[in-house]
Amino acid sequence: KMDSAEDKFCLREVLVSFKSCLLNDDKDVLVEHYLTGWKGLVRFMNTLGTVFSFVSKDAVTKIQIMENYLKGDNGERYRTLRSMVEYELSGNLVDLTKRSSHPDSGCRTLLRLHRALRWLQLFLEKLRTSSEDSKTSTLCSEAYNDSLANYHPWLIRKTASVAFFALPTRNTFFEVMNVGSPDVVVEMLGEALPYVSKVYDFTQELYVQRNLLDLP
Ligand code: 1PX
Repeated sequence: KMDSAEDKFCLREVLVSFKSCLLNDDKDVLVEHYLTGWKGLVRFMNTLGTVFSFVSKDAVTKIQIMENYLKGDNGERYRTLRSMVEYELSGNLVDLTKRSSHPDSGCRTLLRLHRALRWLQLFLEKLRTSSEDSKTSTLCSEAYNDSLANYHPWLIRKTASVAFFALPTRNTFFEVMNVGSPDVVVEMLGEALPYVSKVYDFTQELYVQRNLLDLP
């Protein structure tokens, strides 16, 4: 299928969303831009083929949950990660040990995306530093095993590891990113990944402080 102009899509812009969501000297994160970044990543993943639709469905569901909070009556409380955590914890709106009355809190939903962001960070860093003949499926599964896999049950780990074999080659990947030649992609990743790291590190720190890393 030919890409129409609005389908045209560049990974640089997606990663820039993660820069623009940093607030107050990297001491807070704007939820709206964080979700914009995720929506871009999902679009990118959808261009890689239907094998990944079980992944994108879950990501879309979680993005939707967060957008509903943002649009809801208490949307202002969900403007930044700090205010969301404050609001949900002080209002007892988070299931801390077992999913029950608040199964889809903002805190637990965002934690899933946060864990996936770690995968993305590892994977893109591996792509950036890989040699031309590297296998993307290997890079991807190494990144997955060092991050998300630790939170996934056996069946999902199995399904994911099978799907990784459907990943295109490193060169095709770089082309789909629509950024430019492989050299330019590598350079772009070098510039943009530090912002993804800053977002990841801030969120991690916030969740450590409030003891939220194991939310069910
Ligand atoms: C150039 C690279 C850009 C590629 C962009 C790809 C974006 C990847 C988006 C991944 C989003 C994954 C969200 C997963 C959240 C999650 O862990 N959900 C599980 C737990 O949720 P629950 O509500 O039950 O507590 C849920 O069970 C997950 C199910 C779906 C399977 C997730 C497998 C993840 C595989 C890693 C991503 C591989 C994508 C490869 C494409 C390059």
